[in-house]
Amino acid sequence: MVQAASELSQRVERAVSSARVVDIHTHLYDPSFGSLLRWGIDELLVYHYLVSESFRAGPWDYDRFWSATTPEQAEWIWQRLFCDHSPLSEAARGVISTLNALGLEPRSRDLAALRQWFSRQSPGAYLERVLEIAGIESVCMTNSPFDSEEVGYWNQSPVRDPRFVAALRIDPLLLDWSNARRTLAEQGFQPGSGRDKTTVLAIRRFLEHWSKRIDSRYCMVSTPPEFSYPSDSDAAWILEHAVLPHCRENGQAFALMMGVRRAINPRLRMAGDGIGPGDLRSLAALCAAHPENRFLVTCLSRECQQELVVLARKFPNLHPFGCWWFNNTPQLIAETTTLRLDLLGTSFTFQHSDSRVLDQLIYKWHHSRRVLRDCLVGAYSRLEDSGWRVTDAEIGRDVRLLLGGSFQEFLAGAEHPGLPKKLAGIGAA
Ligand code: HDL
Ligand code: ZN
Repeated sequence: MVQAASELSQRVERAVSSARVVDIHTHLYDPSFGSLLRWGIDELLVYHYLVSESFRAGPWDYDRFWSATTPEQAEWIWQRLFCDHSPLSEAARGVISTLNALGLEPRSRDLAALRQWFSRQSPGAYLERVLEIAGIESVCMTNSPFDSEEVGYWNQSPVRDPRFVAALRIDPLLLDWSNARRTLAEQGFQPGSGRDKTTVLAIRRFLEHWSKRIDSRYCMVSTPPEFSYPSDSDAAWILEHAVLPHCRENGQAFALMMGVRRAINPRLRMAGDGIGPGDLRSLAALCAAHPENRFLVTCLSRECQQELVVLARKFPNLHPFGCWWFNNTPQLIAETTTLRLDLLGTSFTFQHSDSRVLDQLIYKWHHSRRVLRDCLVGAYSRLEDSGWRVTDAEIGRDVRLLLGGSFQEFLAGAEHPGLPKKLAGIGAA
């Protein structure tokens, strides 16, 4: 008997809304990193997504905006995107969702009252409240050994909150080697003069030091559309000779975020990045040439999504994740997730939040869970039409896989460098 769509929707809703999320990529920091962990209404409003949107709604006075204080910038954005216009964009609507979930009334448009409320929150209790409302089990941070402010906190050996998992971010190492080599030297890792063994050893010692120091779950880099492999670029050489061997021998997956064009409008600063199609032939070449490495991959261009999914069908060491940045809209999350369910089942990670402000976890996961529910209702309805009815336990299992379980299974394999031991012997004789 085909269950009523509403009954199925309720069953899926229960599973999706109650599941705890492993958020595999954010820009949040462990609370012991002090002001690096941003939260509150002004930080929500000066989110770089809203900065770029606010410039579309008001005079393009870059210097005046950047010379203003954070509260002044927040007021500029509040006025333009929430008072003068309807907060229709995903990021603007997100602020509304977050405020409502906290029991506040944004329609009063009373920014002063909102600020009053946030000023009365104690950081520790507020953190717990946000993680509870958003249903978070853990978040992966973005930890850069090239960020001197962050390195300062690591040097104080902070007491860590286990829910904030480290991830080593190495963009400068691959994309700006001439400057990165100076950082390595300053930190006591002496690279050679060229592409030589001394340089490889210095980079590997650097990666090993930081991976162990922060206890990272994976290494990550974002790449421009021009990134290609194999190639004669520094990135390809460092990847081949240092980063991928490091990852194999230290149980680290390698995360690749493809297709970002940095600073196409530098006057918007962090809000000034654009997109371009990543070269997925390079991804295929990486997966084929390094079958013992595990690649976590997300693409910024919509037109790359199908090719990424097809490559995941070809390479078991490739794990697609998330609806990154400009893909993080209900329409594109639904399109990408349906494509992935149809071609990969549950062997991918549905979403990551990319949150930069703690409170964003609330709206990013509230919005995404609703889309996931609808995608799964469609998938289970089609499955039922074919004569298979899933149990509530199976729905719960599938949801947990999509919200971090598949990611954890994928990484668990990375802890056994090379092929799983029992397979390693095959053909070894
Ligand atoms: O490179 C990245 O990790 C991106 O997520 C950028 O940080 C980007 O600015 C962002 O916040 N996207 O959501
Ligand atoms: Zn990010």
